[in-house]
Amino acid sequence: MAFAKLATTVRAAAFALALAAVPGAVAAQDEPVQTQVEEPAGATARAEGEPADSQAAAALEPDNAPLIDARSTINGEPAIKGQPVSAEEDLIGSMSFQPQHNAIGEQAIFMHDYILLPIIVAISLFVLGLLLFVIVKYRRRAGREPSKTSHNTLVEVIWTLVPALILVGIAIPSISLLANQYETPPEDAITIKATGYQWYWGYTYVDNGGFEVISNMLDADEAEARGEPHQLAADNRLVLPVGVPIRMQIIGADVIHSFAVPSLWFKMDAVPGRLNEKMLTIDEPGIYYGQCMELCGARHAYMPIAVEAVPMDQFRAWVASKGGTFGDEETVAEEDAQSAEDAAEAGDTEAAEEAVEAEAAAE
Ligand SMILES: [Cu+2]
Repeated sequence: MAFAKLATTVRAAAFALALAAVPGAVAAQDEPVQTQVEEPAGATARAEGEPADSQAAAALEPDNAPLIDARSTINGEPAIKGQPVSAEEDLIGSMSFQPQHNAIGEQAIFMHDYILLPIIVAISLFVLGLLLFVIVKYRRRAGREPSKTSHNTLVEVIWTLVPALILVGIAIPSISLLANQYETPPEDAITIKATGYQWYWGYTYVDNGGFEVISNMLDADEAEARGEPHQLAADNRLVLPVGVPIRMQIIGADVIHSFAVPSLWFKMDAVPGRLNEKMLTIDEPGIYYGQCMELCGARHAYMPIAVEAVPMDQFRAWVASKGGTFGDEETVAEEDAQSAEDAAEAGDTEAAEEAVEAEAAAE
């Protein structure tokens, strides 16, 4: 009796210990996040290692004011458009794809919902039915001879042809979807390079003066203060324009990462020494969250991607605020400078002054 009591006590103690250890482990995981965000060592080291573009570096002081408030609404919808949902919030949604926000995502969801899923369900039910039929009809019974059938040409032809035709039927929309996903971006697409670092992202605005924005995960308190989900929110988001094709270039700086934003149907590996490219278009302004999707080391789970899609004029203003430029602006300024210089040579002093101003503007 006493022994049984002792055993119960030991079991209860072990259970309590296990319970205590679980939140402990979670807290231990969370801890380096805070220290990392306070002092993003990688970002600092990088800034020091790149004195070449000091002007751009100065303009890149992390200003933590996002363009879109995560708690606001856009056209009556929540500003956060792409994020995973928990099973408690939405059981079906937690098991399925996130709602899509561009044409390619919608095509992919159509392929899944209206082509693959019905075919898979129909085949599974048909095979299940056949199995049940055979199990019941041909079960062992007293006084019944087992069937000795070994060949049936008609049945064999059917079970070879029908699956082959089903596969061909799936292949047609599947190949078109695959081709659309890897369509080459048009020549005038805006190029943005995402670099995976251990363990944060860097976004280079290649066409806009080449400045780089370093994006680190926000800690729980900061994310909550901004009304954003912890472990998806980032201090500096990837700002992108809506409605235009974007040439996303993806590369890894140290190990293989993967740049993925599920609600924009975008996923591409970030491989060191290899510049991967894929077109991205976003239909509507909003915030879209993603994560690194290639196991890249200890803090793989703490390098979220926060995309902030804004209208083109807002994007231009943001680029300008970062000290960036647009190709067309440069051309216009250079042309102005050139025509004014020509006028100056012809002896026009007013035009000469303009030339100096225009040159300054061009620089
Ligand atoms: Cu990674």
